[in-house]
Amino acid sequence: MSPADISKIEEILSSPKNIVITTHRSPDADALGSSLGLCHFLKKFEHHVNVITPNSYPEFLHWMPGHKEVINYETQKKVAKAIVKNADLIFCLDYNILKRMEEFGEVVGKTTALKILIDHHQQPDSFPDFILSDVTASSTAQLIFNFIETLKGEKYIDKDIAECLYAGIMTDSGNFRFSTTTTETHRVVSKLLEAGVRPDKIYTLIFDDNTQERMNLLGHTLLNKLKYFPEFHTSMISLTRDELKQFRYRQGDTEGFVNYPLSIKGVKFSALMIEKKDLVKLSFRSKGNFSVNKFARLHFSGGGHDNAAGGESRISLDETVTKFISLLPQYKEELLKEK
Ligand SMILES: [Mn+2]
Repeated sequence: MSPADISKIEEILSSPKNIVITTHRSPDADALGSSLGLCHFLKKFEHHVNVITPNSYPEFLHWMPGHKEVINYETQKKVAKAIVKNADLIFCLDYNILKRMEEFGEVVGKTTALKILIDHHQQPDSFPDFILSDVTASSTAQLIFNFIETLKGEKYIDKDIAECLYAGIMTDSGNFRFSTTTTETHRVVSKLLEAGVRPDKIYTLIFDDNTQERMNLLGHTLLNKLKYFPEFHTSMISLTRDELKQFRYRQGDTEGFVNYPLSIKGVKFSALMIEKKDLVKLSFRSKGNFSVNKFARLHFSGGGHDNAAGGESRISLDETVTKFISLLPQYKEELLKEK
């Protein structure tokens, strides 16, 4: 974002505006925390602000201040469309292309409202009027903090804003362990702690929310469904709809499952495949230089970051598993490389 962009944005925000904040489908803590954190900040300046998500999000995010006012496009289409139609300004947070919002993305794409994209995914699209993109940032929440600083708004960061942003940074950085965790990440986090965040409280709200069924599903997954291919430094998990049903699946229950195989010594590439109603959802994680963003883009109509990406497959789960395994030999050399 250039200094000229920033003064334009300052000018726009200098009088009350109708603002809509949007984020990607199936929002995670970074998506929702960035949205609500920015929402609370903008509301301090008499703007009219709405957060609209393309669909619902897991219960472990319902503690976030402002959750009750979030509009779910999928269940409130009329309301959402009317609000978007009236918007002067639309923020696009934690996604790089409108397609990540599916149908709601088409609604946003049709408006003439000015659009500001703040994101850390690779290759942002050119639709926004202003772009604040940094693929090296731990999270979009970290960039929202920077955005607020740029607007000289740091003194307005209260506990509500800080808790939302902290949740985004903590989760997207893998609890401060991924390679995107930098001195900047910790600088921002220290400011959030000064604003009143208690790390133990936020961790508990997000991660200590398991049902017994989810723990049983995790046990079943690790014991019966984890496949390890030592010759490719790769591990894979697939789960059928029947299995999810058996363990009373709630939205978000398989969140983080893809990370477990990465803790096997030597594993550099991990894949999780989950059978949905009419497609298979894939998550990929890697360590070091193996880019799952490239892998997901090339083979599973997806993308994301170098070490964390997602994709989808329109063939059956069994066929998806076969396809995945058949792709591994061509990456053997890359996967065996040091680092
Ligand atoms: Mn993110």
